[in-house]
Amino acid sequence: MTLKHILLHPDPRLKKVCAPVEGVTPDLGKLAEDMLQTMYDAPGIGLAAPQVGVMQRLFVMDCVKGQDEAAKPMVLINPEVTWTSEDRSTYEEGCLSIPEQFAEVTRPARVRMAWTGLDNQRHEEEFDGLWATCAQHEFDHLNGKLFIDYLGPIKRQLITRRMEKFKRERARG
Ligand code: K1U
Ligand code: ZN
Repeated sequence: MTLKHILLHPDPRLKKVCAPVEGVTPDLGKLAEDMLQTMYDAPGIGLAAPQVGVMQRLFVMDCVKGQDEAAKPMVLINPEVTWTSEDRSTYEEGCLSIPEQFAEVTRPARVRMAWTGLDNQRHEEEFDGLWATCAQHEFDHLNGKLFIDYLGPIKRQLITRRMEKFKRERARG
């Protein structure tokens, strides 16, 4: 198991549309396992391949809260949104590529996604609550979209400037 380096905004790779995964190979299984470990280590509830510099359409998530419930790691390869609800929900989102910055984002409250699993089978499921928010946030990453793209230009620029400063200071050590 290898912990992956998570790219930080602003980075041109986080703005690109990812390419479909061509096949479920042992290497892809290793990447998914590494992404899950990186997500749990961060800690986070989701992680998309472009955040670790892999420009392919897959993400991982586990939105189980607390220690009482068993973990539910999910790997979604070539996900598609097949349905979104009319009703909306607002959640204060964060992003492992934009650490310590949070903002309210309104999205469909429920979403259906279809995807290929590591078993190479097609799956379809409806997500609600935090799972729906997280699945949409991760799906956006595959299309080069960040949660700050839902904000107005002033808030977005403020967060981007804070991140530029954070990266400059980190580079200086
Ligand atoms: O995609 C990412 O950068 C991961 C991101 C996912 C996400 C968070 C909130 C709303 C939608 C999507 C994170 O996991 S940020 C960290 C976080 O939310 C968290 C960390 C520890 C415990 C619980 C949540
Ligand atoms: Zn994110």
